[in-house]
Amino acid sequence: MGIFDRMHISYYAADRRAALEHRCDILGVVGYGTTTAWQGRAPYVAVALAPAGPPVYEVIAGGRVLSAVRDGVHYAHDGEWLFAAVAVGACERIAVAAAEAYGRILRIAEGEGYGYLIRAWQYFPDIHAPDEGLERYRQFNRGRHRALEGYLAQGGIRPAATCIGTSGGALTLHVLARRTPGTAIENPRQVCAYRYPDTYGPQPPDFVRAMKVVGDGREWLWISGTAAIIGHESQAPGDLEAQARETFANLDTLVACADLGDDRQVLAVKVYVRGHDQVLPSWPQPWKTAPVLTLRGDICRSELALEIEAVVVGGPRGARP
Ligand code: 3EB
Repeated sequence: MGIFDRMHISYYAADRRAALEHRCDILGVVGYGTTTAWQGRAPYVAVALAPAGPPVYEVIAGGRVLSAVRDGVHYAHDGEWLFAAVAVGACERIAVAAAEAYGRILRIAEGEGYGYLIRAWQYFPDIHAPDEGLERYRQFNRGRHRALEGYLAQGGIRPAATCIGTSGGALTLHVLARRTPGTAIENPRQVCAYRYPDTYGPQPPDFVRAMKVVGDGREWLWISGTAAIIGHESQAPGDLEAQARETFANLDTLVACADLGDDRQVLAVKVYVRGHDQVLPSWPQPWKTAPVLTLRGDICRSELALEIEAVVVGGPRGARP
């Protein structure tokens, strides 16, 4: 496994930046708590979420990439994957900003022939604040849906997603897209998010619980931000320990439903917690041996104390009975 071999996700301390900037196999870089300017060719997005430790670069690597900037969207593609990132500033009206961000990304992805969204990360400040009588997260869902309507009508599949409130800055959206559709995996313990009742807002959130794709001869499972929700209801309000148990049960269920084979491996995990003072309970396998990045952020329901996302890869395809 190495450069130009396959999709990979790694977390690097920010002092490794100079070495990363020279690489030509990087689809995208996400900075958390970083302060120095990124100078590489790879698309870069800074997210205002503080890591539990020193500043971190998350590197999503692929094959040899072509990169470009168009319409404010920084993107790179390797023939199999396209990474695209956009920041929309002055996002007082978050529905407008969300529609703008998704609209611009979709135009680039479709124009470059990567017409299927697989994974989306959405970060913006003041997620619980009101905006024209509706919580900003709920307004965000309206704008996202407006932008995705055409995509869905043409047979597009909702991506797996994460949506977290930041401490400031722009709305940032970054995605991974492919030339062919993935397979949506839903969690039988949970209602599909896009069928949530309207007690959670007039427009349900457009994401699937996980997306499975075949690439580089393997099966990949991109798991959405996952929380202690059963059915559509949050469990154990404010109780980190109990919520962690339910969250791992949800993650385990998604992995089981995806049928990745016995030699599956957790490639990377991100944990979002409301406060750094909160001590995470001990983790069960297979999650505890994977590289983990812990970030402080606002989970989109105020009673939720943590949310966990992950990427799991199956063994080489064809090796299975
Ligand atoms: C949930 O399960 C928790 O709006 O894109 C998780 C992942 C959540 C993605 C989104 C929201 C989103 O409803 C919140």
